Amino acid sequence: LETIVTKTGGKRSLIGGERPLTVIGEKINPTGKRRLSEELLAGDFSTVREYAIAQAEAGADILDVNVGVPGIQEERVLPQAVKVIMDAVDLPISIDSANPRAIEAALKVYQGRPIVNSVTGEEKSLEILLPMVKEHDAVLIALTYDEEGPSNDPHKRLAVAQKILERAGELGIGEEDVIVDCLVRPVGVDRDAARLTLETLRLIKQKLGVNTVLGISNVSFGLPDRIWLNSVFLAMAIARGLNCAITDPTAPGIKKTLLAAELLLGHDEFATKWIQYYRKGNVR
Ligand code: THG
Repeated sequence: LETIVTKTGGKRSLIGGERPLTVIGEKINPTGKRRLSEELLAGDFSTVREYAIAQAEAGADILDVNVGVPGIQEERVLPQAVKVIMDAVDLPISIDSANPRAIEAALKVYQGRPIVNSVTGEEKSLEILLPMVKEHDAVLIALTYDEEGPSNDPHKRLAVAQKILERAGELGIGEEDVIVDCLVRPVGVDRDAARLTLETLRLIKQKLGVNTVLGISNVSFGLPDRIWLNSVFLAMAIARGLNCAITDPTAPGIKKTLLAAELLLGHDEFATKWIQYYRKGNVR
């Protein structure tokens, strides 16, 4: 299955098939970032613009945008951020919000075919968001939890993915336009969290064959040396056929892991990209 996301007049991103991993840049997200949070509350988009450009230069294929600061007027700020990013770079956008009204406002200003991040298996999410996705011809990320929360049973996550695909299908949204998020939870809280996610990834690939995504950095919340953990987890997931990673390509450890995985899986003939990275002076 091949998923297409676009920015009008800019880059198209093709996801899936035999293609290498699609990188969704995670940095435009105020979680844990005080300066970005304060700027967003004040209507200042300079760091948003800066992060958009930095991630594009680091090789991101798509940019995730999330402005979820407590107390913010997301319905106003999210579309503003989307406009700033569209002006700054030629990459497609993943619109990341828990607020359907903010997603709708962002869809109204977006030029091209974005990702709606995300739709869950909860009835209210399906009812509100799926018609919106259809109307705007968007792609959606399907989060594999429902009213009962995230399950630790990979088969239950599979069942939620199936439910979302079925409900999307009823509205004429094809399987190629659904990217299933197998759910990453912090391994510092539950030692089985990462293993369960990888098992879910295998199951969903095998049973559904749809494209998949993971929010890699979630795995290391609360732990030291997060980039190292994120990199190893990223490599494990890529080896199992993950199609998209929400991650930070501006972090050198992540960039090197992405390049190494591409090389080792046969996507970098003569190691051209790997060598180029070091030629540019990115030694170590
Ligand atoms: N699935 C989907 N969407 C998602 C997630 C997911 N969106 C949000 C999140 N998870 C992925 N994005 C991030 C962005 C930032 C961080 C983690 C995940 C993060 N930030 C640091 C912190 O909180 O400490 C700040 C680091 C910094 O200062 O640069 O960890 O799973 N579909």
